[in-house]
Amino acid sequence: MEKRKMILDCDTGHDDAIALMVASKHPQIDLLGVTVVAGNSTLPKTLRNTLNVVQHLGLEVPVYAGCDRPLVRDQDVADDIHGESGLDGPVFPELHIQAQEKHAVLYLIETLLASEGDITLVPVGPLTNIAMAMRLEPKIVPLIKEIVLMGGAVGLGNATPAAEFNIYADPEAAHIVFTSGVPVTMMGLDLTNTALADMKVIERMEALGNKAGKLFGDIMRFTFHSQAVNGLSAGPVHDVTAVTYLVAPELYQTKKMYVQIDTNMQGPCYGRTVCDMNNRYHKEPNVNVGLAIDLEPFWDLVADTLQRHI
Ligand SMILES: [Ca+2]
Repeated sequence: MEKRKMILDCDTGHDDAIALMVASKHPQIDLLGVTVVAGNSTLPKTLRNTLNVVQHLGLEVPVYAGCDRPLVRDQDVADDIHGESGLDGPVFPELHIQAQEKHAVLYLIETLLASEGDITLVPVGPLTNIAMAMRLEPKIVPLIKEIVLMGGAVGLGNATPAAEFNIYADPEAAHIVFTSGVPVTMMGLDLTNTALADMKVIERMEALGNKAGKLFGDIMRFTFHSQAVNGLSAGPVHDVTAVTYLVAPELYQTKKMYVQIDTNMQGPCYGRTVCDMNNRYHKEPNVNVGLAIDLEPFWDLVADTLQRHI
């Protein structure tokens, strides 16, 4: 199997950190770069968290800082879930690596323009960087092989009753991406809220006995408690499910449908992914929506990949 070339766009973040750990070491993934966006926390914090993980695990992947705020709306972060630093729990040594000088949006544009249409984008935060790149250089749009994102929901939200956080944090950017014509696969809460790192999972990863397993434990022990606000019994590893889809799509149940972003700022559904599950609009499907995931082989895949780290 040929390696899947991908760029991870993240707002690190607990589950983002795990997604980065999987993307950087899976033998079938060629992680070209990591672009960072504001989301779970402000950009200085999401960037710092990303660099901390990269340095701690000795990863050799370039990191690019992107947009520090949403396109239109006022910024809203998720410190109720991720804590003051945006990645509370693990303690990292002093940071001595830096992001690349180039802006993440310019990196995305230049990399895609130079590609043969074989790069998949995996955004696991607000879609600001991706939307900005599409608007700045529309020639990249047909060159994106696929976008596999974490965000949205068929059912209830987690930022508001109607909206999932990543989409709610920048609904206008999501609208640009969902109407771009690029094949989009969406891992929403219906699926990601089932991928819970309960104590059995946490202890399994810690038992790997390496730095990555310990980091998994330090990270997910924190969200084990913070996710109670969403009625969950443990912390979900939302973002990881977007990465693993690239190499194990057979673990997923998905359905193609028309999905529209509610961009009405005034209403209660701002940022909702309205999923036409029963084809009421009779519109061409624009999104492959993840509905369920086979958890046992998923956790095996995560454990096997973490084992490859230091
Ligand atoms: Ca994220």
